[in-house]
Amino acid sequence: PTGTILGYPRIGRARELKRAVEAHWAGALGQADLEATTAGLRSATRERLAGLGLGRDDSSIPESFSYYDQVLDAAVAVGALPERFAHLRDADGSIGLAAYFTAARGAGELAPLELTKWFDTNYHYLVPEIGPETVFALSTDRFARQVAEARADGYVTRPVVVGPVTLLALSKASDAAPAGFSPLDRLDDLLPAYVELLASLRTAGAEWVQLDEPALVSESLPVDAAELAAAATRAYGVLGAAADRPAILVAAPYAQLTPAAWRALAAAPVEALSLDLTRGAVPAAAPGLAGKTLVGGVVDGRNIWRGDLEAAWAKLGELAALAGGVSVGTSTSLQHVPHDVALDPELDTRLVSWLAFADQKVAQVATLARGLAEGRAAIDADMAAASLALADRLGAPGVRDGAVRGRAAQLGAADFTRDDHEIRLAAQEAALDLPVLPTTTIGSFPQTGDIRRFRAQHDRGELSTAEYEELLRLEIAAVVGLQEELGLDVLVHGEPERNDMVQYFAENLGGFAVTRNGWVQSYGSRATRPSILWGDVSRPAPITVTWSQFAQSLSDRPVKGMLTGPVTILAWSFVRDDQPLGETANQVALALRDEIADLEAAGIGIVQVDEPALRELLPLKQGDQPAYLEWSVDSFRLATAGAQPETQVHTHLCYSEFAVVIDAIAALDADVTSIEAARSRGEVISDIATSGFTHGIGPGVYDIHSPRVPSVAEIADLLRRAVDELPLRQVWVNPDCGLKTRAYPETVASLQNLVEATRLVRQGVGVAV
Ligand code: THG
Ligand code: ZN
Repeated sequence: PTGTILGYPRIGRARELKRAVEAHWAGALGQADLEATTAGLRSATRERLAGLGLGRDDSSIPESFSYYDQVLDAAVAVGALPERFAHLRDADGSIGLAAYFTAARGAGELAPLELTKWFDTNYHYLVPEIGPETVFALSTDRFARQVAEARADGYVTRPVVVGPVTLLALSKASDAAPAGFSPLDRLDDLLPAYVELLASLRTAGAEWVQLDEPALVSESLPVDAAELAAAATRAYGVLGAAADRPAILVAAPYAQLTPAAWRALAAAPVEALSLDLTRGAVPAAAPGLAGKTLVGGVVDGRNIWRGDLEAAWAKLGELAALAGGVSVGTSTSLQHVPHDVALDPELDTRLVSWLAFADQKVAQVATLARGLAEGRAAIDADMAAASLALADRLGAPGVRDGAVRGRAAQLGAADFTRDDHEIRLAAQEAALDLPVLPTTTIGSFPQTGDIRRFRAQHDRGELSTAEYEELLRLEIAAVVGLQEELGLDVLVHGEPERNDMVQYFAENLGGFAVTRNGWVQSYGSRATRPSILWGDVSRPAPITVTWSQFAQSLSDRPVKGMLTGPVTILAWSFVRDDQPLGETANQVALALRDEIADLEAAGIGIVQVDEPALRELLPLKQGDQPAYLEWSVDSFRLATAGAQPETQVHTHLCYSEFAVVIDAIAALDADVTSIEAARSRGEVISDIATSGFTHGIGPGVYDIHSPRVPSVAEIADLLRRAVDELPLRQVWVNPDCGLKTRAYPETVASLQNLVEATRLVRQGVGVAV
């Protein structure tokens, strides 16, 4: 192929996939209708990609559809589902849709596979469980059927499958596995199933197959780079030698291949390699490339910028010097960007001229491919237009704002530092007068159908802003009243005014745009609409102050002001690529700093700045991690260090593997940090105790990700463990995350138990209550 993409969004332009699978789960759409709907989606995708310039019959069009997740697809294809789902297989052992969805979502007592982040993206995949007992065998013909379906439709497409090394590297050991077992130990047993899969694809008419091996770029996996490269040599030695197979393209998205993996793949008996050339340089020559095609991933699959086509073209030239043939592609699958800018007609037209969503990226690939095929002169006009758009962006009003830049230039060390923690603690104890083991929640309360309905009505203009805000005040009053009744110590307003904790701030800050239809899959049927951070960030007016002030006016107990931190705002947005992330983070931080000052002036004594994504943006390359941790911590400190000593700064983090980032969490210097801990049964408490963390800490005492109501005894046990291992005055009591996705009955019952458990433990430690 002369131009290709590594994958395309599968959710559908109008989120048809979400609608169809959720209807199927609800029993409202039968399997045959679901399959017909998704066949329609796949067919529309092929037609669109051909229309945008990818070849119909030269394997340029990827077959990258998934009902839920590409890692689950690969695991199911080779039969690697845990034993607990065995009874859901068909009589012949094959894994149908019912078993597939049950593995993804669970059913009653049957726990689903765990969800976790896919490399350094916002996509989440399902973690296969593999042990010595796992039996590998081709267990579905779904991949082959899609190839045949495309053939029948008049296309020769290229099936995309997660490769064997990555599949095992991302798996976890099954419960049955002995200590020290690593899923990668099973590589030799897995490969015959891939050989079978390749043969079935060939039989169905595939001329090429794409095997995705992003594990080979990562330095953040439990298996080290040398072992992964050795696994790649073994795997592609076997697959390359298979008698009956399509040509193999091994794709290495998300970063540069590790040097060992690059040498391994260069020497492997496969026909083509795809490299991510948007992160890191074109690699040096390596033995074995002469007969191969290198696909230059020069069109960025991760951002939404139209980008620098001249630079892309130059990289293709460098790549051509290395190998027998060169082709052009995207750096990653386009699953990480929305379908089409045309779906957002309300976006500013000048902004649109700088943007490329998936369809625009495909067109860029087609342009570069035409240049490779017909010579550079054939695409001069397109290249010039791209360069003009880029220059227009860099010079446009708002992209560089003198006031914002002047302020950033003045910053000194003092702007990043608060008074000593002991001084703050004394001031806060005097100002807040909280009991020991103070109880609180993370911030959001259930977003009921009513709240969603009246937000939608307001968006459509059916409800005036005055009416909408009155409904929000009623909701806030109810949430404050409920918390007082429950006896919580530090209250929240519940965030009914926010659709999403990032988009809400993006809508209210200068330098951001938000989309109406720019959906990007987060996991399964769920998606978000990342905001677009295109210019210098400013705060035209206070954002959260009236809501927090209103909530505080209803209670004598402290109500927390609730903000989203700079790192999380960046992590969940598409961010400008014309300056270092740290500079952009500091601009967001300054806007938040001003918001905190306004909250203080309005009488708010506690401000929480959430950073659930702090761990998410951690770079894949170890060499890049220290610099990341430095700017991310600095931006949080810049946002919060203007707070008065008596203002208590809280933060919340959404994960429980702390080892990597515990020092960074301490460096945030937040007075109180709440974290997820309920699911790891208090191990986190020990980690904190041994780390020497001295500030307030609220290890989540129950898991909000399930509707299960924790008992008083269970919460009290966790709390006793916390007060056994940590100084009493350090410990806070809270659920492990926001309550937005929960319903009221379980929320009220759980919080009642939380308050009661706290009362018991306070008594136990001899504190009057
Ligand atoms: N906000 C943003 N990005 C995020 C999260 C977030 N990225 C990481 C993490 N949280 C992803 N988790 C989810 C959880 C639920 C949903 C999406 C991502 C979800 N989405 C609705 C859906 O697809 O139907 C749509 C929500 C909406 O209307 O905006 O349920 O919290 N920015
Ligand atoms: Zn959380």
